[in-house]
Amino acid sequence: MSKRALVTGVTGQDGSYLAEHLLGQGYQVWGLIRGQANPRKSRVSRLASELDFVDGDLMDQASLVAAVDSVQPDEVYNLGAISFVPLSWPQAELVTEVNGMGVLRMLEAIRMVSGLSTSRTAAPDGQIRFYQASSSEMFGKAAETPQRETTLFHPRSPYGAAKAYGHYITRNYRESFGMYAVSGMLFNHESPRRGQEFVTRKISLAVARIKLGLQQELALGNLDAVRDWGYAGDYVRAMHLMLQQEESDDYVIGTGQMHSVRDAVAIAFDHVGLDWRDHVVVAPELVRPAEVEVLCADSARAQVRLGWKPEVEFPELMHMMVDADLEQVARETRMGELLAGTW
Ligand code: NAP
Ligand code: G4F
Repeated sequence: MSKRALVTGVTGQDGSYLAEHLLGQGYQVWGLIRGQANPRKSRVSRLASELDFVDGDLMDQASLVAAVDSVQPDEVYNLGAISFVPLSWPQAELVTEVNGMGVLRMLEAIRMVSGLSTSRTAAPDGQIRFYQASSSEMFGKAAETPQRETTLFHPRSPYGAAKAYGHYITRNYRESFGMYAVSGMLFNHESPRRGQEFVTRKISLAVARIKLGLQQELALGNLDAVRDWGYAGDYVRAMHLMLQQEESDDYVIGTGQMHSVRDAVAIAFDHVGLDWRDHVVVAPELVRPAEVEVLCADSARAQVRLGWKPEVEFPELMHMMVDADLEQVARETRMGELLAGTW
């Protein structure tokens, strides 16, 4: 019989890749959909046509209990979150509710549907396995480089602080109730499906528009920030592997390669034969109240225990994103011209 998976955040970058990956592995997959007439539902349906949906919101405990109860999943992947770090300063309470308390609500939904009492210390066989989308933002002002599972947390944003709560409460449910609960401490991962507000996609889209003569300038914040950027398609394989082990544990996932925002800009502009210095301007308002300067993963545990390794290198990733945006912008421009009758 095929396994059943419930994925929150299915309309996001990772959710869409994970749904495709699980369907490819023969799973039946349900995506949790929030809101009335969520416009991103049809987009993910186009990418993964066999995907089913169930209503729910990480802000609403009863909806999560109903979703878990109706799907009866073998595995729950909690990818739902407000994932854009800068939004977490002006909307700190909301981000804490969704990204922190939302994890607790999903764990509680699993505990209740599984019939685990709060005084029980061992979960029964056939339990629901849980994956939490933790983040390298928890390391923040990192105590050591590279960062591994044991590196101290020093979050630098309300987003990072909420993710740290989600991380610890996941571990706590594992230790308290014997739940198979895993935290994937993932470093930045990107793709052509990345939201346009994140720096790699902001760059790839701007490069495409500048190359096609639709834009002149790209305003960015801190060009010196260093990240460990990988490809989202590689990272969802790691999420799945984490739930297939004999015992649950936490894993750092990243490439171990460091690049600055300036490197990302240079690679992207160079790919289309342009000099970034002619187009990039620094906008002080895009610099964050507290920055995470350097992130770099030590994924040795995942490589040894899960047999996981990334396949796409950073320059290839940036090229993939620029090429996809060149195609998309050209298509949209043609459509716009057709509608205006000028083509
Ligand atoms: P994303 O593209 O921004 O997607 C976020 C998803 O969360 C969307 O599907 C959104 O659905 C959903 N969501 C937001 N609020 C919700 C709520 N109240 N209830 C239920 N769902 C809600 O993010 P991503 O890049 O795929 O990241 C997936 C997860 O990994 C997130 O938890 C993120 O924090 C974490 N993470 C990401 C990275 C990375 O580099 N990408 C690294 C480490 C950790 P709607 O369509 O309803 O808005
Ligand atoms: O692309 P970013 O916005 O990603 P950030 O803040 O690292 O967060 C992403 O990765 C986390 C994992 O480490 C996830 F948990 C989180 O959900 C999200 O997916 O910014 C990357 C860097 C930052 O240092 C930022 O200051 O790029 C710098 N940057 C410079 N100019 C910019 C810009 N970031 C954005 N978004 N826009 C700019 O114009």
